[in-house]
Amino acid sequence: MRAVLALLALLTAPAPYPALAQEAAAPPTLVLPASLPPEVAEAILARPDRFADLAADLIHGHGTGGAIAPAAIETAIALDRAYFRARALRPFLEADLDADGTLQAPEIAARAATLSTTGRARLMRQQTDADADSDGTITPAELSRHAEAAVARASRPQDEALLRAVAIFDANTDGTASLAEIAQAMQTVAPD
Ligand SMILES: [Ca+2]
Ligand SMILES: [Ca+2]
Repeated sequence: MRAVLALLALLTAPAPYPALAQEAAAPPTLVLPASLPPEVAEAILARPDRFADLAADLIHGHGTGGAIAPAAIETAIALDRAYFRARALRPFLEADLDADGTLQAPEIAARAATLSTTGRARLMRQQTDADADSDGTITPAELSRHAEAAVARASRPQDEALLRAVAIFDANTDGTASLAEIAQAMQTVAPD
């Protein structure tokens, strides 16, 4: 990570990388954007390297021209949520033999019979979890609640807050956060 930060700094700053001796003599100046929610700022300061990685992945994966706008960050978050939702729904889609959107017990049993012991156990557990009223049938509403619960478990709010925080690193206020802006800010919190 230090190598990446150093590389980003070299790419984005004409000046030489700050001397380590100077940085060791005084604590680094913290210049995180003031509009960051306190708990997000705390998380970034605790692991600036992790935040720089996350921001770089986000910008490379979902940004344009080395920068990302808030709307594209929301799209990235929605894509993650859709992935987790689809992952939770898939075992049930594979068991919905008559494709009516409702899982009857015999449908799940038929699917379970084709699986390994481990797979069968997993499907049974998912069935118990999804069948909220335990009547043996999983309705579309139960399925939807099951999927949203899986999304809530998988997409941790603190991670989404960190992704949204990337947009705040818009030092030149052009509406996007760039790799250079992130690198410049991270230099002040992770000088070594
Ligand atoms: Ca069905
Ligand atoms: Ca039910």
